Amino acid sequence: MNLEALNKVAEAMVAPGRGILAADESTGTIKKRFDAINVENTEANRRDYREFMFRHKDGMKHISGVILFDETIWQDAADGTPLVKLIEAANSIPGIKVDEGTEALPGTKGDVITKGLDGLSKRLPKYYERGARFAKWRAVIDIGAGVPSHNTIHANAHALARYAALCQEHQIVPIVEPEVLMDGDHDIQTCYDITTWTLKETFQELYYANVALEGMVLKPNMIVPGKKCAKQASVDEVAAMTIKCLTNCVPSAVPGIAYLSGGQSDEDATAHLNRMNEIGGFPWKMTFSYGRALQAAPQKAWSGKKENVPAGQKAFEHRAEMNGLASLGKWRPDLEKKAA
Ligand code: 5MM
Repeated sequence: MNLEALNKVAEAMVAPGRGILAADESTGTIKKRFDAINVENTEANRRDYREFMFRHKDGMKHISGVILFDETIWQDAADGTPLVKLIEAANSIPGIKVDEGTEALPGTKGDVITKGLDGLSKRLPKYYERGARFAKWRAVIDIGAGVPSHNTIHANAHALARYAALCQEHQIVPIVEPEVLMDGDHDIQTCYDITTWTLKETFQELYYANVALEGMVLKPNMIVPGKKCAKQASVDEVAAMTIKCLTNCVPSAVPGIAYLSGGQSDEDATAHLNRMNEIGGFPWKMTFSYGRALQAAPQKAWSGKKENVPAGQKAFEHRAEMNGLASLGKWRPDLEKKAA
């Protein structure tokens, strides 16, 4: 393992003013997104949609790296250029989601465990050869009646650490993504407590697995109340509690934090990231690794129609630019008006 080279990639992924586009929706997840805009979930439509983002240089200048799904990393653009080459041409880094989704964790009241470790050491060199310089693995922690259990926090942290160690051995930077979901009716303090537990356990397992923290990126949730909680939180509250949680759990050797949006509205995800960077005072770069909060607007503008590609690209550029500014603490709500 060349740690200096891994660290260089990790630093580039969280470079100020840029962030990561999570375009790694599996076939089932992209179907849900396409259903919402009445687009048929065919391989060609998935390719055309992703191609128009990767080709749009004005949007991609705010994107340090793109997380791809297995199908996409092997796909070529309509003119035969591999999609990974379009990403590289935009001075962005191709990455790959290597987990294989979740399944029920036996003996629990609804917890899940992320799959994909079997055969991973054989898949990683192929992805590297195709151009991937980082990978992603997502653990899913739900909050509800009787969940999460100690077993799920521990088993998921252990799997994340085994994945991360394997990636580094193959000269690929691991994005470590333990996501505490915001689906329930829990309050913000509960999200804080469960996220703290999850992150403490994750870094303990990363230590046991000899993962070099300088060669990874953390992709956590922000500290927010559940969507169904009656008491929602202000931007200041979310920013303060997220910084407090992370400074208590994440060693300063980690180069950067790239948040998931997790179902927040586009503008909330931007405002929260921006406020944290305005406050500052933490040892890592803080940026975005958004899926929905970067793509909901372009998907809607495009709606599967060729003539709408420029509108889709404009919408993608706008969200990428707003979040790029948020990574610097330089976003302002009035800049959102540029969207039209
Ligand atoms: C883009 O969605 C990713 C893949 O989801 P599935 O494996 O369920 O198809 C997802 O892992 C994503 O990278 C993160 O959850 C962050 O996305 P959001 O939309 O929460 O920012």
